[in-house]
Amino acid sequence: MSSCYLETKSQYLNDVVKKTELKNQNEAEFLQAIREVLSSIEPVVVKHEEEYKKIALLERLVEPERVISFRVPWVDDKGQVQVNRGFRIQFNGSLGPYKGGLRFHPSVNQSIMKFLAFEQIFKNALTCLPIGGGKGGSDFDPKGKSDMEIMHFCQSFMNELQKHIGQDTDVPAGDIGVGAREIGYLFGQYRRIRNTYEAGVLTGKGLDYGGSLVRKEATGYGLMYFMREMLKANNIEIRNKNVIISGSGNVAIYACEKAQHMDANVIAMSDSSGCIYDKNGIKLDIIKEIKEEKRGRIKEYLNYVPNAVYYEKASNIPPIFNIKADIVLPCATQNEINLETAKVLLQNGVIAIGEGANMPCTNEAVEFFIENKVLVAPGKAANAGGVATSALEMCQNSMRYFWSFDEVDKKLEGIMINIFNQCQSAAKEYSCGNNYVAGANIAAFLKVSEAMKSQGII
Ligand code: NDP
Ligand code: 2IT
Repeated sequence: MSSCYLETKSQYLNDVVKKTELKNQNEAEFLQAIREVLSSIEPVVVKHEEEYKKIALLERLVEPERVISFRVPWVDDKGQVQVNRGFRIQFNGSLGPYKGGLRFHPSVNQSIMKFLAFEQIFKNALTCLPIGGGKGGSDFDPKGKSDMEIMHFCQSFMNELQKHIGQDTDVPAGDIGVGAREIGYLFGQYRRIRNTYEAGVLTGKGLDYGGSLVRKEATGYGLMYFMREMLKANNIEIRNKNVIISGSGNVAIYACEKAQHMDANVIAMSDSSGCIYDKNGIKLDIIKEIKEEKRGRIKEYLNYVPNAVYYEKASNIPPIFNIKADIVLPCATQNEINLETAKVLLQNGVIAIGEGANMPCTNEAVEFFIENKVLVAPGKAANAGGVATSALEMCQNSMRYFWSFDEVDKKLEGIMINIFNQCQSAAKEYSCGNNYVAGANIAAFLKVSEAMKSQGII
């Protein structure tokens, strides 16, 4: 876990980090996200130190507006009552209704929820669309559950969540373990309890009841649009580059699809058990069949392509990161790439990292990449295409209308180009070279802080 926070030139900034550490001692992931953002906005804070200190701007920025935690009881197929913990973190609503996904995974806890909601504030600001930052989820494990169990869980979860959300209040969507099936069950229960067809209360809906074209593809496609822009700005072509993608869920699958459209060679993908390496290029139709239809394991790829290779996860370093590649797209989960793994990737000649997942690299790994001239596309910018398209879904729901696939895709591409340009300009203005991690944090912080200042002490 990342622990480094280098003292900055701003005493105020250092004090806020220390106070936040003291107040949130058991929240390692949250503190990791705080240290990353706060250390990189140093040049802005130094300029405005007295002003920010007087209005406790940073103290307010790191304190969620609201943390909601609740019991989720449900009955499994054997008639046994199960109890999970549900969360919704409404972190910062200064730019619009709280917006962010729901994660169902056994590792979910308050620290993970708060880090994700904190990241979401800045990600949403970069989209330039009117959405604040939030996140939610549960420690419920969807693996191995029947459709009925998933439905019962989602209904119980929504019985409580519905008190806190609404199309102008807080708009959840998917994340790990939450896709179209879960959003459908959640939406049905919300509609039943409220007796209103409030289409914009959730995004990532099915296309036949208010979903947007391209939402399913948006995070992965957006990641590749950002990657293409970043490489172009550094005179590198994406064509024929070898790519490895960790994960084989929603983000990974559509990053792979767009990478293949761009003529890159995707040679490996993974899940939490291991990875497959196919030197002839991943056959994405097979991955989609295994993951989207059968909800199976990636190892089953060998049943279709016997000459591919499967590496089981055995050590600290997920096996996919031992495979030599030019471009590495971590699209599974937080802290997949630590310093040790980063060193292996560099030795293998990596030139660019694209964070499809949220915070997949530890702070030490990011620093190491940047020091060694590896380009890093930071998650809060590079994976913003998903939430941006969610905001486009809300927009279509408000109009009671829909746009074609090409219309939404063009808007997404434009948004991603704009996000890259913001990261690049902020990095340039604050003398950070091609450190787009700093660029993203600075550009997003400037937006959020201006909105917070305008709205008074709340
Ligand atoms: P999915 O549930 O569709 O897929 C998750 C993938 O990551 C699966 O292959 C899963 O493997 C793997 N994975 C999950 N947890 C772990 C773990 N602890 N260790 C190793 N592998 C793991 O989720 P998404 O594709 O939606 O999300 C992936 C990442 O992208 C997350 O970090 C999410 O926050 C981020 N993200 C998602 C967006 C979206 O629109 N969906 C938008 C922006 C970011 P297995 O099946 O074996 O668990
Ligand atoms: O991390 C993310 O940005 C998401 N899971 C998508 C959130 C959304 O509201 O679409």
